Amino acid sequence: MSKIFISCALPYANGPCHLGHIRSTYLPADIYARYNRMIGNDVLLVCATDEHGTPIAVKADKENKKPIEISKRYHDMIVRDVESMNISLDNFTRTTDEAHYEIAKNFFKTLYDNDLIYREDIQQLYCPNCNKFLPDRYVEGLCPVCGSEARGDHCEKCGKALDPTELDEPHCITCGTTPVIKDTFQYAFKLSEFEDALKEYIDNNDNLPANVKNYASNWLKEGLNDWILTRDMDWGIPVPLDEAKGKVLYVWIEAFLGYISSASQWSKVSGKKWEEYWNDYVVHFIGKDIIYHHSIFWPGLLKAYGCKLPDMIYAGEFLSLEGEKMSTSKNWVIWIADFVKDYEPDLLRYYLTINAPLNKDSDFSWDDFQRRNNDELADVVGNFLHRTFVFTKKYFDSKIPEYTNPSEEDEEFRKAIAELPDKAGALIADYEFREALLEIFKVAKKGNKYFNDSEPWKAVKEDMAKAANCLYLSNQLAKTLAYTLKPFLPTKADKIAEIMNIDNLDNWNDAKVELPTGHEINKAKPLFKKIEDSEIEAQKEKLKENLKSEEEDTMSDLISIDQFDEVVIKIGQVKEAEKIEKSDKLLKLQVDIGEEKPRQIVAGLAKFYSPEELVDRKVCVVANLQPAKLFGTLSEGMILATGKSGALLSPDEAGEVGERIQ
Ligand code: B3M
Ligand code: ZN
Repeated sequence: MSKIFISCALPYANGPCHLGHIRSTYLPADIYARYNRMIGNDVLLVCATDEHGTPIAVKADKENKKPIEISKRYHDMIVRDVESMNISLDNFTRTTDEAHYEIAKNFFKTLYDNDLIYREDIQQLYCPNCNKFLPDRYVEGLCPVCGSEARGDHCEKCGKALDPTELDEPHCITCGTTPVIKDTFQYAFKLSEFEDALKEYIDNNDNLPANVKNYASNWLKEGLNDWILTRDMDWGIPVPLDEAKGKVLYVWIEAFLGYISSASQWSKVSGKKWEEYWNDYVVHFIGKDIIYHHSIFWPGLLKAYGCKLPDMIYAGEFLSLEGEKMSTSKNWVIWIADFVKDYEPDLLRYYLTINAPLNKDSDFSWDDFQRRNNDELADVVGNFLHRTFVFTKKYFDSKIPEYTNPSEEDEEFRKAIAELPDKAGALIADYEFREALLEIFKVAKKGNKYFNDSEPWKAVKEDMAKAANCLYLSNQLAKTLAYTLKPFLPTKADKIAEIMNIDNLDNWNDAKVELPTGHEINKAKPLFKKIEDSEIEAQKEKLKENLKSEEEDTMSDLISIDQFDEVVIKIGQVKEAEKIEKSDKLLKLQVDIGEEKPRQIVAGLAKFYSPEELVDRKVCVVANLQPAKLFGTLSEGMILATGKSGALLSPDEAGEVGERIQ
């Protein structure tokens, strides 16, 4: 028995989960974890939300909130999403957890004390308008390698990890100003010292998949620079050195340690030692955009600390949506929470696994999702199971019949069933999740053909033994499907087990043991149903509408001339002014705007003007505002003035009372 440490990349707590998150990390990690538990390995599956760094700080700035409020909001949503997809995590923590702070600080301090981290005077981008340094995502520009638009820390297009000073045409994301370069100091990790060790790790590790190996060796060819591990920022884990006030650990160094702090939190609760799992076999499931970090930075840090390096880094490639790149900012995305409102999570788990191998780009399209559900889940597996169960009830009193004098076809089919668990298992163990599922479906298809060819509906009248053999074997396949589908479709598999009167599917090897003649099964319920065209049309429509409303949203800062035209602003003259009792801000004014009667307007000007100062002044008045009561006093318009200084907008001398401003 092995102990296996499995991690999913830590999602930034700056948004809920969408299909891409599930496909690239959670689902493969879960399939792998579930299978390994079933074959008797001892598995520890951990994750956490990544809550520091600029992605969250930037979002908090935009919403005028504290970063922790943002990260808590999304942490809760991510937990909800991950649970709704039945990801069997053993622990899910947060990088804002106190224990994580301790682990991260100690890690940094150990490397610093061992002279593997040193202080360095450097130059960094600084926004003269915002008066602050612009770490990572606070700045955007063009990638110096591939020329695409890139964030300060990373180019999504070519995958290169960047330093903001490397960007061409940089600009501050808050105000758009071109930043200047300013002196400061940070702490750097001697990554370059580990270049040879990392080369050796990448070259000699045959486990590593091709995409990880290729990316990593290409980057290693360029040579490694030391890596700056700290930032001038408020939001983050303080650098544990007296001389480093106002500096925090770079989010990436401590995010990696989230794997460890999640595991150690689990250790405290379970009483088991996570280190035993790490020392046995470690696999990180990540998205392809962070291969650099996991194949270079993280092994470098681990080496420096004296830890064993990961045995496997599995990088899921990208998922697009209806042929287009997914984009959360354009709302071209399907959120997990929305998906599971309409469909069972297993249907998505199936689709995302079968559609393409994890190490190839893949696309989610509603039409294809419908096709695979209807033609594969419902027609192949659903149909086979249903026929088997209904027949068993109808002709064999819900009991598995005898198997006697088998034909060549029977024996051939029996062999295919018997071989399936090992075949599918070997593929899962090899991270070939799609291939494993294809293998399962191949045998399920065989099952349908065998059932058709055996024609048990005829055989029950002519050759009962033949019908019995058919139903005996069909039930064996149904049981084998329950076990082998369990890592992929856990809920559906449990439902098959329930119908088949099987206690649990905990042991993969039980898939190889035939159910005995006489074993009684329960009443069948349809397990898969077809999805109607109209539903799919509605989903596609919804997706398009989301995109539209987002476009309208981003345009919402600008108004059309017609919108402006709706506001009627007129020149008025204050005729009377008095204080409103009990209010130190408000004045009650009578303003002539060229109508029969002056308008009564309550204005927040008492702090800036005495009533006398206002009498006779020409002002600008919004004349078509809905009347409202302020402090119990009717107000029929608004005087235009600035909020902070109370500066009144006054027309030129030429302006006549009652004239419209347009
Ligand atoms: N928080 C998410 C990403 O870049 C990042 C992963 C950290 S894993 C240690 O996809
Ligand atoms: Zn700025």
